[in-house]
Amino acid sequence: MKKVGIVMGSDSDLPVIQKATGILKELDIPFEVHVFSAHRTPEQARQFSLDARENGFGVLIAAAGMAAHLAGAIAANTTLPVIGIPCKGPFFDGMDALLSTVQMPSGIPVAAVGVNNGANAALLAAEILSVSDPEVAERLRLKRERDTAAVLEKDAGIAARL
Ligand code: RP5
Repeated sequence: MKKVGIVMGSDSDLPVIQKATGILKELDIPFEVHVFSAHRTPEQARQFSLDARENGFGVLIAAAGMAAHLAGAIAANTTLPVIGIPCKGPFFDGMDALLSTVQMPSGIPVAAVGVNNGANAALLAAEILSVSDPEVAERLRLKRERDTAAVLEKDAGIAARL
């Protein structure tokens, strides 16, 4: 099974990444996590991206805040799909990272999820792997069933909470 590669710009992004790793664990999808920064450790970020396909990754997730160019820098050095997670920093409610991640110029795409949305990044990564992996597709189907059942349970219990 292809691995999901996860890169965060700083260990301060860890709470966002943990939302992603929780879901990947639930789906039993292998992953690897690194702290590589586009500006503090650009060489390591570059090398990781260049080698990613050869090293068994099928999709990459990059989380960064503020002037969040990590996902774009990763995408520049691989043709694997890259999912960017804009992380909320101390200013602008995460709008800085959102625009930096989503507004990639034509030619080098980054699939951006919402601010701090590690969960959706993991689900999208799994969906990308599922295109060529029926086992992942089945695990996703079962998870969707579980998640639907959990919401229906909330529906059934909501009157009692009012
Ligand atoms: C970005 O700058 C990181 O992704 C992080 O979200 C933000 C702040 O980093 P630290 O100063 O907390 O290391 O590169």
